[in-house]
Formats: sequence, structure tokens, C-alpha cells
Amino acid sequence: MALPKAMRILGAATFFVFLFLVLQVFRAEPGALKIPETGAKEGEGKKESANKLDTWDHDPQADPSGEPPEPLRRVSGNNYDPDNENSDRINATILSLVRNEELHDILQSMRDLERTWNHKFNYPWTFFNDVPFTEEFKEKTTAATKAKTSYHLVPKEHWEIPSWINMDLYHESVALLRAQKVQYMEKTSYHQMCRWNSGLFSQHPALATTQYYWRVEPNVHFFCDVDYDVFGWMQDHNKTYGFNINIYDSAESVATLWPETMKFMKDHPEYLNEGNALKWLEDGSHRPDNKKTANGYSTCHFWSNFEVGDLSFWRSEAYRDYFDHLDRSGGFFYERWGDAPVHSVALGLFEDKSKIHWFRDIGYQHIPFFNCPTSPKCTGCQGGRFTDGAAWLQREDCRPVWFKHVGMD
Ligand SMILES: Nc1nc2c(ncn2[C@@H]2O[C@H](COP(=O)(O)OP(=O)(O)O)[C@@H](O)[C@H]2O)c(=O)[nH]1
Ligand SMILES: [Mg+2]
Repeated sequence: MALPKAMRILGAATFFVFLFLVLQVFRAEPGALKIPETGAKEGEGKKESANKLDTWDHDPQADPSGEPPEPLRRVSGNNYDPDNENSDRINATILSLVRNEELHDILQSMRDLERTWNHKFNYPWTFFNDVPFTEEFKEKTTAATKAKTSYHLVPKEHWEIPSWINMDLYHESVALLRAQKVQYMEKTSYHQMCRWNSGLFSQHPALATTQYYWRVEPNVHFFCDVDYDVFGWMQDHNKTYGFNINIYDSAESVATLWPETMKFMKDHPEYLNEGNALKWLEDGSHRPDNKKTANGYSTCHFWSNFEVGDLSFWRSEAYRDYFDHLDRSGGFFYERWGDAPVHSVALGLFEDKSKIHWFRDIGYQHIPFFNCPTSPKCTGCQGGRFTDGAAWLQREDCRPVWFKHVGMD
């Protein structure tokens, strides 16, 4: 017997409401990314999919986020007090290469990291400089923390332009890459800084007995309360490296980094880790032009002004050999290889990708980019915001490529 018309309309309406609700539930699933596999080959001239909004439906940071998985080491009683000789602190330091003129800016970074994390855990601060720190610098930074502070000179032989660099070629290269708008190409100290951060910081005698470090730059911001021992977490979860922003580099600045790397790998296939992230390093699907200019490297890298890492990796035989190879090739000067791409390529090749961790819960800004979680622990940044700069900066975000190949752990 046919149902009355009103019943049929009600039935259909109920069905559509149900369907709508089911779709909403699926859309809201935390971290659900939509990264289309275009299947396009490099150089097919396919229109570049450059807009973040084209490539994933929303930033995973717009989803509520909490803390990483247990075990998490917490403050309990005086276990992390600054003067506790038997504290639960592990062998780790916060470190910063910084100039005297950046005192004001490093105090800003210290205030934020102390407020959100380190006033609870009291890890020491280790400062490095290529010239002696002023008394004012030492006094003010020491006053900014209850934890220990120490100040160190970078050895001359770690900072000076190496003897094998041909200075005529260097000047010619500077002129050439300046014309290609490579930022900081003309600043010799920038090249020296990138080289030091790539391969020499881990060799500094002041860190000889230190295992983990957290790199902090002047004028960065931290937004979220972090209530666990970040270094302890790295150790307990067997992590080598923690990042929080992943972006593309200026391809011209690293044009021969990948070919040099391939030469090295030809001689040292034994260093390639079975769990490597080669696919991530070579993924040109979002920015094929970058990959082309960088001769095979996507230029996607962990933004190294934030790094939480295990120094053993930078001291490993594989990395020492790799750094020496790169250093000898001269690319820190003839091009403008950054420590970020150099570290990222090495991690992608020599480390198991499961040992690299996205610290989604550590709210952070280094102008012009953010890592901003959606969490009640955060204030001062907008959850899910990637940049407050010009709109085109959105396309610099390459986290989707990392998540595609590795996931969000
Ligand atoms: N002591 C010292 N530190 C430097 C020098 N150049 C850069 N740095 C530090 O190296 C880090 C990166 O430099 P920065 O100017 O922030 O580069 P950017 O973040 O790439 O724009 C910061 O911690 C700087 O303080 C230098 O010539 N001497
Ligand atoms: Mg900086």
C-alpha cells in the first residue's frame, strides 16, 4: 500500500539529513588530508598546483591538538629545579648562535621559551658567537633564566672561509646569484653561518658531552604551554630530529646540492637508510619548477631556525663524510646552501623517517611563518595560520608533501 505523500516527503528529508550528517563526520575527521595524486610527470608543463588550498582541504593545525603520546615526563616536586644536582633533566641544552647586536631579540625568544616551557624544566642555555660576547649580553641573558647559561667563541678555523675556496670564483658567483635574487648571497657572514650550522656546531668542544639540543634564534615566538620534558620525550620515543615548519627553498641557492649529493651517494650507497625519505626529497608534484632548478631536489626542508635534535646524528660517520664532501665542493660559498636543506637532505637519506617528529604542539613563529596549533594551551597566535605575510607565501608550505610520504608523527 502506498504511503501518504506527507510520510514520503518526511522519509526523504530524514534520509538527506542523515546523509548530510554522515558527510560532516567524515569531513571533520582529525588530520584528514586530501592530497590529490596528479600522476603528472616532471616537465610535462602541467599547470603548477601552487596554492595551498588546491592541495589539501584544511591545515591539520586547524584541528584540535593535544600532546604527543605517552610516556611524557612531568614536573613533580623539585625534580627539575635549577639547582637540583640529581634532577630528571637529561643530557641536553638549548643553544643559540647569536650576535651581540641581537641582544634585544634573543631576550624576546628567551622570554617566550622560558614562559611556555623552560621555567618548568630549567635546561641550560648555551650561547655561541664568532666574536666575544659583551658583558651586557651575558648579564642580561643570564638574568632572563633560572637555568645555567654559558658563552662560547666559535673557533676561528670553524668560521673562516676555508683555504680551498677560490675567492675570485666566490665573488663571481656572488654577482651571478645576486642577479638571480638569491637572498643574502652577498653577505659573507651568512655563508659562514650556514656552513657552521650545517656541520660545525656539533663539533664545538662546549657540546662534546651533550646529546640533545634545541636551537633557538633571536626574535622568535613561542605561543603554547608545553608541560612535558621535550628532550626526555625525544629520548623515550627514540627520535633523532624534531621540526615544526616545513617549507620550500630558493632553488637557485641550492642548484648543485642534489647533484653533489648524488655523487656522494654513488660512492657511499651503504649510508642510505632503509627507512629513508627519498620520495619526499624528490617529490616535485607541488613545485616542479623548484625541482627542475634544483636539479632533482624538491627544495622542501625542515626550517632549521627551530630544531630539536640528537647530536649523535650530526656526529655520525655518514654525516661527517657527507658534510666534508659538501664542504670541499665549495657550495656553501659558490652557491648559498643553507643549513636547513643540508640537514634535511641528510636526514632524508641517512635516518629512518620514523625518527623525525613534527612538534605540532609547539606553537612557534619565525617571521614570516607560524606553526600554530589549535589548543587551549596556546595564546597569541591563530590556530592553523601559516603566515601573516603576503598571500603568495602560502605556497611555500610543503608540510603536505611530508605528510603524504611520512605522515604526521
Ligand atoms: N654570532 C653570529 N651569529 C650570526 C651571524 N649571522 C647569523 N647569525 C645567527 O644565525 C642565526 C640565523 O641568522 P638570521 O639572521 O636569523 O638568518 P635568517 O633567519 O635566515 O634570516 C641567528 O641565530 C643569528 O643570530 C654572525 O655573523 N655572527
Ligand atoms: Mg632568523
